[in-house]
Amino acid sequence: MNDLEEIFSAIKEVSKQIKELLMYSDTNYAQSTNATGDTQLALDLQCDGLIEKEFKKLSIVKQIISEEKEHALDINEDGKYIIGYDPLDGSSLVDVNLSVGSIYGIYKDNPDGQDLIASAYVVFGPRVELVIAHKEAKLYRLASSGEFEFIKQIKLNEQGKHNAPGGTQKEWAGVHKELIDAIFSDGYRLRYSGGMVPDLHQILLKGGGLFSYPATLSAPKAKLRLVFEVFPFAHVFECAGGEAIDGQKRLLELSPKHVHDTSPCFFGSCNEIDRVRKAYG
Ligand code: AFP
Repeated sequence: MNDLEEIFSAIKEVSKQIKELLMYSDTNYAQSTNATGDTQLALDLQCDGLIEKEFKKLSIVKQIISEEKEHALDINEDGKYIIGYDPLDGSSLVDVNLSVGSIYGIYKDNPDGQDLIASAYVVFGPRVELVIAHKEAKLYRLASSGEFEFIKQIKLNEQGKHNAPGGTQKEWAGVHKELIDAIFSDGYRLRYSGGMVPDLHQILLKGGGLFSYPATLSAPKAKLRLVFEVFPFAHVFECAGGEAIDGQKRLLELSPKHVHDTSPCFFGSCNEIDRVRKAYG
């Protein structure tokens, strides 16, 4: 097994454990919390713990950076890779039984867009699906054998039909509102669950479209985090023949100053990203 295969194999293994946790975690425990936030926090932390345990078994991992940890955690001084991950993205959707996901970015040297060498995400929906991006984007599905089976290579069309606009609309800048309105006027269908993993997965598998999470008045740097959300998905979209930009610049050319830094982001097919570039140009 080469290094990346070793990391992907750990991701497959821990995803089976997360699936079990999501399916059968103690409901009494969940009911004993008052607000959804507490329950989700418990689940987020449990998933984080499972992933940390799995990566700690790999001598090639130098450091892990989790959305749930304030700081990076050193694992092996002699390790080669830094793994940035969001253990359970969209966890506020567990309460309403919508799909959620885990996101992973594998970096050499620094958790920087240019140092990202591969990425992966897992969708926990009616089925468990894994997308691995390394040169190409490939879809796998957890089968009754208990293994992830290869399904197909993911290739975006030049243009899609779906539009997933994130952020609070009344806080959008005029330029963004005009862009989104124009896209809907051209017949695009709204697809937005509030979980970036299933929302982006849908765009990737239905041939294309646009997912946007722009700057807003109260959050000029937007919401989604570079190291464990934005860079990994930017890489997936590029490997699938699409593009990912912050409005003007390619997202994978950005360098965060802090591991929790965020950025406005647009992921999509080439035609839609071209429209974004022109609107924000
Ligand atoms: P949670 O993990 O808190 O549920 O947030 C999910 C998320 O980070 C991402 O998956 C969504 O795309 C985004 O937030 C949705 O945010 P809005 O509710 O502001 O559109």
